Amino acid sequence: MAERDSIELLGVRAKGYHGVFPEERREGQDFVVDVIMTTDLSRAGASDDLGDTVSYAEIAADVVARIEGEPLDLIEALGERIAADVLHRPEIAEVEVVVHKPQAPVGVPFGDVRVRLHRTRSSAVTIALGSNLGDSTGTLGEAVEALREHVEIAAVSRPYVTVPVGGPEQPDYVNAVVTGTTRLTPWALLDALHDIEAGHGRTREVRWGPRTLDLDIITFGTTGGPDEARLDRDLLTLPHPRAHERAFVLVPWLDADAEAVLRVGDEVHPVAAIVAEVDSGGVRPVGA
Ligand code: PH2
Ligand code: MG
Ligand code: MG
Repeated sequence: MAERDSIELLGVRAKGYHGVFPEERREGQDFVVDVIMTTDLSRAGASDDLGDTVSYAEIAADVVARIEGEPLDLIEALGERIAADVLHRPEIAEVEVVVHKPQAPVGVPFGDVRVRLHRTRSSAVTIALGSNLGDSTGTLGEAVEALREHVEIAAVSRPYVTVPVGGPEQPDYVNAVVTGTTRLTPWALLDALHDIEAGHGRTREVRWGPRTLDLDIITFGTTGGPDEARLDRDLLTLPHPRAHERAFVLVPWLDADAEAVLRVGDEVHPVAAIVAEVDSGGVRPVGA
């Protein structure tokens, strides 16, 4: 069961200067950390490609940097920072961090003292919806309801009628954008979006051809922040590589969130500024 897969990195040891007492800050001592990461290993299991999983060596280097870094009073605070670093990797759904302090000044003989933190991801997400077959406005409304199972929705744009971009000759689209937060990884969210598409009779035929429902992840994590997902894999590129040139994404997105920002290459721009650069002539609210 992929939801129960894990990578477990145990006993990472380094010297740090964390502690409440002056002698701990002066002399330092060993800290030992275990990191148990819940992550779907099925893609890496099939591909045998390190790009499909998380490198435990990178996690270990991050843990050592935290142990050797800024001294903190409490191992709770050290564990919290290690957990946050781990969850910045989009592949990780949950993490358990154990911080041991085997030489702690406890005052009596003791075996070990440790704290155990369990943290789950919560990531900002932007999803674009499109349909140009059947009752498109109705379908988008149903898709928003189906999304609520996976996304804590912050805002839903109005539906827009949009002229098709690319592909064969086809009917006008209805497009909308949803913003919110999710506990899923981008991969688990992508699977959920595909299930919702399939539930609305979506079949995958012509690229950019007509469809009953299309759900695309535009951004995942906070753009410009440490948890921003930047992925370039066969099935998923984040942020969406064409969003910045598509008025049918940008105009509804701005309607949902006037403060939205989007990465374009190495730069982050307000969506309001990007919209001003593209031709949005073919995009108008449904009914306008
Ligand atoms: N989606 C496409 C291709 N072209 N054009 C419009 N107007 N709206 C879309 O959602 C759309 C498109 C591929 O996903
Ligand atoms: Mg699309
Ligand atoms: Mg799509």
